[in-house]
Amino acid sequence: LAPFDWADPFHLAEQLSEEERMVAESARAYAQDKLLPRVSDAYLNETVAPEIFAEMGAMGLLGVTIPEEFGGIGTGYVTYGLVAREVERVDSGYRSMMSVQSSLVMYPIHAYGTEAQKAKYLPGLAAGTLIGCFGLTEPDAGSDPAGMKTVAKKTDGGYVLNGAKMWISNSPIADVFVVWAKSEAHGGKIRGFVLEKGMKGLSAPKIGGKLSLRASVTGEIVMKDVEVGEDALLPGVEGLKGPFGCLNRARYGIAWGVMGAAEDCWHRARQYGLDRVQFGRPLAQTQLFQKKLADMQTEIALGLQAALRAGRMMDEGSCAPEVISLIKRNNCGKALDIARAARDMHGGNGIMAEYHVMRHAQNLETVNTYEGTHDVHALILGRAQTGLQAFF
Ligand code: TGC
Ligand code: FAD
Repeated sequence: LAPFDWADPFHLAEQLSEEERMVAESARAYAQDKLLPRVSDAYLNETVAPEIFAEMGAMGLLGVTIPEEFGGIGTGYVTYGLVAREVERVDSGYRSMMSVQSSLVMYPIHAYGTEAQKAKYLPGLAAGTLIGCFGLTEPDAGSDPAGMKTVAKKTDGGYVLNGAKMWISNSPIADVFVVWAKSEAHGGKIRGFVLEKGMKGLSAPKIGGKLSLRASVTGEIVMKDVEVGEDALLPGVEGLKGPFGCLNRARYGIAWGVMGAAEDCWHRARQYGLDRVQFGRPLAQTQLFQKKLADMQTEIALGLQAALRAGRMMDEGSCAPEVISLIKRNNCGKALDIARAARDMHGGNGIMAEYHVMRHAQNLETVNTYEGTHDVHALILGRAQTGLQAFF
């Protein structure tokens, strides 16, 4: 019988191509060597490090699925997922910075933009010399983005935008803003616009005081009569399928990313249990502790296999959005459970920054909520199997 690899029961690494393994290894080395040493300070002080974008760009970790002519490495979605897993093994906020840039800013410009928009923005975004953000959510339109109030009115040479976006990752440090608005000239349909820092009437105040995702900056986008030319419109899509097309990619990446955070919690809990002695034996030699480790191992092994399968389906073009809802929802929920259990298994030390597990747990509260909450994805899956719409 083959020996059991407790850390990788299904031999995930053997299911990857040489290129996928190489990119994952270099993402892991970067994340462990450059991100891990600074994450506790960044989290405790709620400071963002914009230079991380240029570092990730230099490592080829931004927009990995975008063709080389625009600065990406033209690789597949499994590679993208592996990068998300390695970055989120350190912190969900750092993965957020990467996935907003890749899936929510570079993807729509590449998929829906003009040749001029692609040439203007993609190389800088891939290099991380430009920072992007994605504005869909509003104060009164979160789970129901169709309820957005931001409007674009037609002018002679373009459009004027008015409205406010809320909870926008990267917005206070962004150079490029992909914003979704109802366009009067297009029958009130939702259209995408690319705005730039410094435009008159555009501001992006930081939302301070978050107790989660503190190493990634979050802000508003306020638009007061922001005038843009016709060249700011993303011409290739209209309606909610525009932003949802981007969300499919980002949600898929999150399903991998949260497994990285969960793995970090699992490994730390296991090591803590081996090192910590109570009642004359290591905690890891108690039945309750081992049951928790077995649950973690099982959920992570299954979650990674599901993410890999979805990635292969994405690469072949056969992945339905509902498959992505299934893995985003389940992997986030399981990762959150694992991080909370790991916090508990560390006892008092579990509340300290140096043990990392409570930071992961707090971060995963956000990840379970953004990109469609756990319950909203249940409703998407419920609709798909009953044919009945339960949102309203
Ligand atoms: P519904 O009637 O279902 O659909 C409207 C139109 O959109 C199309 N569509 C999709 N297209 C592609 N992919 C998908 N996943 C799609 N889902 C829907 C659909 O075919 C239809 O097209 P058409 O041509 O017929 O008009 O729309 P609904 O209004 O009933 O939607 C319901 C619901 C709940 C599913 C949806 O609104 C939803 O998913 N809500 C969650 C909102 C959300 O995920 N927001 C994320 C904001 S961005 C973010 O959080 C970034 S954080 C990133 C980070 O920091 O890492
Ligand atoms: P609500 O929609 O008000 O939901 C509140 C609760 O009600 C949830 O539990 C939800 O599941 C439940 N609920 C809602 N509708 C139903 C229903 N029909 N039936 C049953 N229960 C329901 N957005 C962006 O556009 N860009 C970003 O970059 C971005 N980054 C973010 C970063 C952070 C740190 C956070 C916290 C959020 C970010 N978001 C971003 C916004 C995020 O996508 C929304 O917070 C999320 O979609 C939920 O919307 P809401 O907060 O308005 O909650």
